[in-house]
Amino acid sequence: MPETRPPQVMIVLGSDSDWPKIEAAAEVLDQFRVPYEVHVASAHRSPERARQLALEAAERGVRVVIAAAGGAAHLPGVIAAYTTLPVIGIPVATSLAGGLDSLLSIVQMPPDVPVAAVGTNAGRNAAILAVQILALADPLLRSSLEAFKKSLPAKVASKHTALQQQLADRRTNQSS
Ligand code: RP5
Repeated sequence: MPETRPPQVMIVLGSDSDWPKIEAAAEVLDQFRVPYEVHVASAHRSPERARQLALEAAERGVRVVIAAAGGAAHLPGVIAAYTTLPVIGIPVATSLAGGLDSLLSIVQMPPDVPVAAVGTNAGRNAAILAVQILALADPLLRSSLEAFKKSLPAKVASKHTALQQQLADRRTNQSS
């Protein structure tokens, strides 16, 4: 069924080339049935569009912003300059030191204008953090998060089982 609720999360990308690296964010938001929208706006190439998106987000119902950018990754900071909504920054990997440039650009915000930085290309964690923020005022979302947390040990257990199988296969191959 098409989503009719207003977006609660706004995802802004510095370029469409960032999307494949962080689109796991959309999977998480779909999983938790959180309505979201995705925009491309650059802090440097289209600063006015970035500013407008930030200024108008709250009145359109957005509650959390996720902003992804690579290199001189100023987009999350510029968005944070124009809104009181929480902004989660995703550093996008570059060819320079795996995106350490992006990470440092995002994390080094001046006092009074915070951006919550997640790891490089960490679309999934950015979205989970956004859901956690929304869950503060949404008991149903909080229940979904609790169920999600409870499912994590089983995931690890199946990774352990898979690894044991690999080791057993290795020993069998070595002895044959
Ligand atoms: C940044 O420059 C974007 O966020 C992207 O990570 C990088 C390259 O952009 P394109 O040249 O692919 O548009 O602003």
